[in-house]
Amino acid sequence: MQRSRSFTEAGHPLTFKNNPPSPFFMKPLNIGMIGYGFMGRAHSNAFRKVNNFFPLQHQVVLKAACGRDGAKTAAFANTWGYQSVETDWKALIAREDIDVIDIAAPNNVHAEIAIAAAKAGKMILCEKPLGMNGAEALTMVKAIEKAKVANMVWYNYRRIPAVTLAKQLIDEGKLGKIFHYRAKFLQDWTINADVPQGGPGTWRLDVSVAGSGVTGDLLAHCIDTAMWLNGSIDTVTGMTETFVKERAHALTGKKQKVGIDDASAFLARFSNGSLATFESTRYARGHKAQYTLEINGENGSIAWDLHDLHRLQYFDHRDGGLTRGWRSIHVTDGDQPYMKNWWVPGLAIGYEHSFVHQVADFIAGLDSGKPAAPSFREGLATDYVTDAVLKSAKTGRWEKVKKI
Ligand code: SOE
Repeated sequence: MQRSRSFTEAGHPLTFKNNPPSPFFMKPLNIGMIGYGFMGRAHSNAFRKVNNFFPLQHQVVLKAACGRDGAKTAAFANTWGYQSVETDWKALIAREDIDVIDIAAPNNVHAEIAIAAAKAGKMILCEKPLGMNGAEALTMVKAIEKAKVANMVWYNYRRIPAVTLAKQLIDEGKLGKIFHYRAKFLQDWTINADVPQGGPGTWRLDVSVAGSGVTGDLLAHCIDTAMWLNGSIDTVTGMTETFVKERAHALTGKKQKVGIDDASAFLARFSNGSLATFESTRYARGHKAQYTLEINGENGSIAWDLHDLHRLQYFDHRDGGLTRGWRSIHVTDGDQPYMKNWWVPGLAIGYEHSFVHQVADFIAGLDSGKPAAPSFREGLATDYVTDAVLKSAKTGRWEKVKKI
């Protein structure tokens, strides 16, 4: 099979021009995965699928899975097809046959692992939020920039085709000057006071492991997408609440004060002059993962809802009066972002594909020498916004966001 000379000839860097690359000619990309929870599964699924759907010059190899519990890690490795198992991430990083360290472990270990991996010259993919806070994230940015290693933070929602299409419309100037940005991320899974904090599955409720509550977990997604679509945020004023004040710890069974924010909302001013409202909570009964955003500009508006993720709502004020109105674009056509690589027009894809796209873009960045975003530095920018929101919730004042 002949290899296509350039994958960029067709316009989109991720479209087959002639023949797909043959694994025979491809460079291996050996993955060392740390963590086997929800995100370990989402990333592994993406690694397994990416070469089947995207023409890339690297072939992903699932080299090793790493977790503290040997039996659970072995079961995970078996399910997803990892070739080997490690129970000590330092041993994983020391291995010469690993190219990429993927950090899908809880937030409190991101920095230590990333800094050690950078020193060892590994490429690094890190789950969001980058650090427990901005100061910690900065140490990670310094380490990867010093080591000059490829890096990316898993803010996957940018890569939902409808959201990527929103970015294209905004960049083409379709909305004109932007006045408003509105985002919400609503869940309801912690209303029951018997849900413990700490331990597998519920570490997001333990502040010593998570760093913060919904601000770092959910709003961080909204902030990353917002800054990608609408530029940087200058100032914020926020409020947070912890509705359940004490929860038993999953590891000790003892009741402990809850240190995370259960709900968080803030107002923001973007550098381009637009105003924003953001809200997230795990106490919105009936909402499981409802991430919505809406942007209003002088010529038009767009809106998107994770519960209907393949649709982008678009209003163009310049349409003729008789037919002017909100269009519901079913983002499944071959000329819409990423969709040429999947099925045929009209057939939808889902949540897990955003991770496949992120890996595809990361590898395409390695192939082309043009690194994919969001980099650790962009992840730091999001951590600076969440820091400012949490600070403002304490001071009751507008707070400036640190510049990266
Ligand atoms: C929390 O429930 C969570 O799993 C987040 O940690 C993810 O980042 C988000 O995408 C979905 O919700």
